[in-house]
Amino acid sequence: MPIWNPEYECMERAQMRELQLSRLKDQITRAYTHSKHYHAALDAAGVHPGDIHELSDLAKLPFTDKTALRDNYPFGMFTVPMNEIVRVHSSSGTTGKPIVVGYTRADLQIWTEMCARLCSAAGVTADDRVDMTFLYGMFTGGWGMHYAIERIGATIIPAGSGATERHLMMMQDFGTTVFIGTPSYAVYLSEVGEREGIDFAQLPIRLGLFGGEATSVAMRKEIEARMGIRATDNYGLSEVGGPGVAGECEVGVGRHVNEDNFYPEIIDPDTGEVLPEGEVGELVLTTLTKEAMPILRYRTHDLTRLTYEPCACGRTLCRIDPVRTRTDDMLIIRGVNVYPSQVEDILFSVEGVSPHYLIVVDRKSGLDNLEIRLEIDAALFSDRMEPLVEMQERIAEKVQAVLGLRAHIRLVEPGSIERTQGKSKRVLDRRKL
Ligand code: DLL
Repeated sequence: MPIWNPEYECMERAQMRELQLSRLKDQITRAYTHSKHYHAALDAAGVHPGDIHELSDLAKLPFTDKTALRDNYPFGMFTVPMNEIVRVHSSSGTTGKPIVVGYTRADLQIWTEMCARLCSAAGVTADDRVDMTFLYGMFTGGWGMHYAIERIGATIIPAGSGATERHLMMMQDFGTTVFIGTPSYAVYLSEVGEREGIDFAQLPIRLGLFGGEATSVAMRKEIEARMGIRATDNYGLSEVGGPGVAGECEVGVGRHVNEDNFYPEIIDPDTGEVLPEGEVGELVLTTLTKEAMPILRYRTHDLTRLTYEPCACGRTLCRIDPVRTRTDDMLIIRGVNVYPSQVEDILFSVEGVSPHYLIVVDRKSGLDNLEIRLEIDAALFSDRMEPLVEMQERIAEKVQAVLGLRAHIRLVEPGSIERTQGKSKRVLDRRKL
């Protein structure tokens, strides 16, 4: 399969390290010189751009987190005058002020190339017709991928988020071959399609480019089976540029990080120490080429693992494992640490369970209560209660065995858990209300 930009995507490691070092020095100098925030942060840490002699010197720099971006809302992190900013986006956060990111014309060119690489790595070509279901607007997903599809020369169908019936209609009438969106929206769309009697196997749709949220292996398989497609997973975040940070190739073993533009580190989330290759920890990203808004050592809170092993596709760019867990989405229920991804894995291991669930945590008389609401196949709702009770018990036992917690399992009718057009909501923690 073609590689979009072999010069960078297949660069020798030594050459890549040289390129990264030179770009890193420039990026740190730019941040220190033009950003009040970084100037103060580096001064406070007693480190200056001239102290960077090798890539590992990056560890001397302080981390950047969301607070810095929030405190500098809206444009305080920009390192160019506003008349050089040609686009702004913001994070999808639902509470408080969003995080705003800015792009110069050159940033947009690079961003488009990064996204084009991942589309191409997934197998998109100029012959494809691509249904965009990501939100257009402040979210980076829609526009980032939109321009990449145009750059590749495929046909973009910019329908955007929502209007599922319309997506389905166009999918049939336009001969759509590629779907771009969140995995949860793909599940929803396939459900609606099946209800309308659409047989996806008969449609030309063949490929799904997913991202924006975690997918379990089971959920991915389910989407592939229901829509008759091959799925790839793409990772990114608004703060360092949106989609285009890392994308999965056709080999399907890891997401290639666009290392010529983003320098990845894996750290121990508790100590902040950089971990050796292959260990699971928090991904920290540094932009290497951003003009408008360099970001140094950004703590993503996403847990993953990094490998520099060569990939069978020919790309030398390092790869990250799927991101299943965020350090900050851990729930503490009756003192037990619970990650939503653990619950999802348990649920998917039970037959007849649909991918729609909601974890509800309550506190009654000082005691935490864990409830898992779960949609099950319509066929299982019958006159007889026993199979349902038996299923509830089976799931509760598994939860107990894995998490050491007693959970109340509530089986609910298909369609009763709220569907979202973008990223799904899996947790309702009422204790904070
Ligand atoms: O979700 C950017 C994006 C858009 C990536 C479209 C891929 C495709 P944010 O809204 O800022 O940006 O959310 C970033 O979402 O820190 C992860 O926790 C999560 N996330 C994004 N992609 C994945 C993925 C976009 N493929 C946050 N797997 C990140 C798991 C993901 N989590």
